Amino acid sequence: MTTDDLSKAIVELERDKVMALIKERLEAGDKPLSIISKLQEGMTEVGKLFESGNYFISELINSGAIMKEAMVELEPRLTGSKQEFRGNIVIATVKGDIHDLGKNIVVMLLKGTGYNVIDLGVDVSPEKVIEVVKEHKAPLLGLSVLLTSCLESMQQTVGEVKNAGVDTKVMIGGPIINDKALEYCGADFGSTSGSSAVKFAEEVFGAKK
Ligand code: B12
Repeated sequence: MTTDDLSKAIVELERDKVMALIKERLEAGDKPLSIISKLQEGMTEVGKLFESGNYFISELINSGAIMKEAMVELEPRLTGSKQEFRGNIVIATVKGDIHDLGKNIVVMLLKGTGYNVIDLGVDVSPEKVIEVVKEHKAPLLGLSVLLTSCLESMQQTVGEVKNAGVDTKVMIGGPIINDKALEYCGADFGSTSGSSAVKFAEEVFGAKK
């Protein structure tokens, strides 16, 4: 069980407390990313409670709604005001999966570092991904997955992109991504961390300069 007050508040679905603690921490000078990691810790705990049958789908939905509201507060502090885009990145949650809170954080971080991010949303088919990657000649594609049952969908999407004749690197992410999943899906990079998406983007776009 988490000991951080903010993580605890989201586990206990105390919306007002979550919002008050975020405000307090921002005022105290805490970095938005460190606040997000505490929220994420709480969400992981919610997931465990759901898995063990102590929480039900309504609690999952509630925690998701609180997290979304928290992100509305934190987003403007993550996205910078860079005028000139450094390049196009397409991002999506794979077909069959509707989780988007983590993907949205990745989008904000990439936007904040100056990329033009084309966010296709959730439950996105490989066909749609390829169409938009081609349309924007995107050097980088980011795909998110949370459901183990959708790893196959991830593999299919990565495979189709790799066979589409585009010069696009593919990064995949989500809490279930590990070396084995990365190898299975055949992507160029995989991670369970949002900020690593920025690091990989720097590699891809740095190499293209
Ligand atoms: C909130 C939540 C929901 C919400 C989603 C709201 C939303 N708008 O996203 C709702 C209620 C809709 C939901 C539904 C379901 N859920 Co759910 N959900 C969660 C929960 C509690 C939190 C997920 C979350 O938002 N975490 C916070 C974010 C910030 O973290 P994150 O997603 O990990 O993202 C970070 C990194 O992974 C990374 N990252 C993410 N994407 C990418 C992409 C790239 C390119 C990179 C580099 C990095 C990266 O960066 C992010 C920031 O650091 C998890 C528990 C958990 N342990 O994950 C279960 C969980 C994912 N859900 C689960 C399940 C089973 C379901 C349902 C099937 C339940 C049901 N019976 O209907 C449905 C699925 C519907 C579907 N078709 O997708 C299971 C999945 C088990 C599995 N591994 O397969 C989990 C793990 C719960 C559990 N322990 O059982 N869920």
